[in-house]
Amino acid sequence: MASHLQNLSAYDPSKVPPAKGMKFGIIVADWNREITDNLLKGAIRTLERYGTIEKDIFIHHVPGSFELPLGAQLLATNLKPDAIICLGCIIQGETRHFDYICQGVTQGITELNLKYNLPFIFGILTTDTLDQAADRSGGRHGNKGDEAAVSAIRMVHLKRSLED
Ligand code: DLZ
Repeated sequence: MASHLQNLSAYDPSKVPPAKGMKFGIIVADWNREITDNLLKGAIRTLERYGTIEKDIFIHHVPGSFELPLGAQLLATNLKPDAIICLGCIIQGETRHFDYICQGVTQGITELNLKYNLPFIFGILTTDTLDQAADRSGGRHGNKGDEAAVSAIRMVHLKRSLED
């Protein structure tokens, strides 16, 4: 299993390019806010660790994960960041809602990447329980916010290196 018992934040820091001068949008879902607040903290901390300054990180909130694709698109078109990090937490409930939201947000973010030729990073936890989400948002399996920030930096670097 891909990330079973694996620390999601176990990337090699020496392979992360500098993020000085890069601009990032972060769009955060308010559902399961105790989790998404920690994802946001992790993402900001990691962007700043690699050199992004506070004023180059544009943070906006949407009600739930289903709204992330439109929120990300609005952020991309109006603020023109180099990449957008989408943060959310979808937890399995008793109905099929989980499946529909996961499908909608996954497809929406995938389409944004290709439509805008811009990195839209999938920093969304999809778990069975709140405990599993806590483990992955600053708990024993790391913080998917950190991982999303590293992915964003790497994709901006890749885009710049190929387009320059
Ligand atoms: C409705 C809903 C449910 C049941 N569960 C979650 C969830 O676990 N995580 C999440 O981010 N959002 C959830 N939502 C809200 C939807 O994403 C969306 O905000 C509403 O359906 C309104 O469009």
